[in-house]
Amino acid sequence: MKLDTTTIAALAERLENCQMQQQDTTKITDDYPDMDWDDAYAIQDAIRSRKVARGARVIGLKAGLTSHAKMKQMGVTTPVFGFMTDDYAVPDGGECKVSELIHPKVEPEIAFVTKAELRGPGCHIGAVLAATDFVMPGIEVIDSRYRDFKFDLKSVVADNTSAARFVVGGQPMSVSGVDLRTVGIVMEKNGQAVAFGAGAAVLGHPAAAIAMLANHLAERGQCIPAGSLILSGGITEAVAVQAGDNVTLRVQGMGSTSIRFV
Ligand code: OOG
Ligand code: MG
Repeated sequence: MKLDTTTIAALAERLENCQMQQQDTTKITDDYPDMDWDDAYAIQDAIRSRKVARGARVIGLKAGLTSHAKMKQMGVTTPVFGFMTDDYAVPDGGECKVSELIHPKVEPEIAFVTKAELRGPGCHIGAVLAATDFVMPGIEVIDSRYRDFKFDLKSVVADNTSAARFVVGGQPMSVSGVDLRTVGIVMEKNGQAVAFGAGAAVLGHPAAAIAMLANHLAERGQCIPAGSLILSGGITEAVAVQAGDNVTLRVQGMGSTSIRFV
């Protein structure tokens, strides 16, 4: 760790205030170029503690920057991990208020729900599939608190990997009923297909993102609890949205989920 606890607390407050006041900011590595990965996750943890202290419940986790499309779009090379609270959840087909966000974008993802604890190190695709209750379509709404979505990896980790809202739904499916590498997805904005892909775009297999998350948490003495909802990462580039937009994600064999921006 390169930052002291006072600085970590101050940076968590700065980033969370940006989220709550819909204001963007410059990336924190501009001010603290020597901060390390532990500092970045410590800032994210401090944001999580602030939300929990205010009554939010952590209901899930996310992996991000798990596809080449996303890494290329954001100019980075390593996946990152974050958390989701209950107030990020939008009901299937429900509304998302753009006025509560800075510059939202949507991403097509496969969501996993676990039925058993997953603990690294050494977690692998097989262990993830054995611990998965079901998978379903998920649209993540990301909203970087950084100006023009410009960040580096440590800054985006501190900012809870741009997490803002998500919707899941459609037809939940057992992992034995689907090949998650070849499963096709189409994301539509206002009835027009804007992104297409297959599960393998995410680290060769979306379950690999969940395994990576379990191994990442193990380094911090943590695990993925049973009953977690986990977003495995955008399959394609993220697509900007504005008020009036209607977004639907169709996943082969798993129906669709949708969200309306108002
Ligand atoms: C970081 C979050 C990326 C994903 O699914 O790749 C992410 C960002 O692009 O702002 O959630
Ligand atoms: Mg995402």
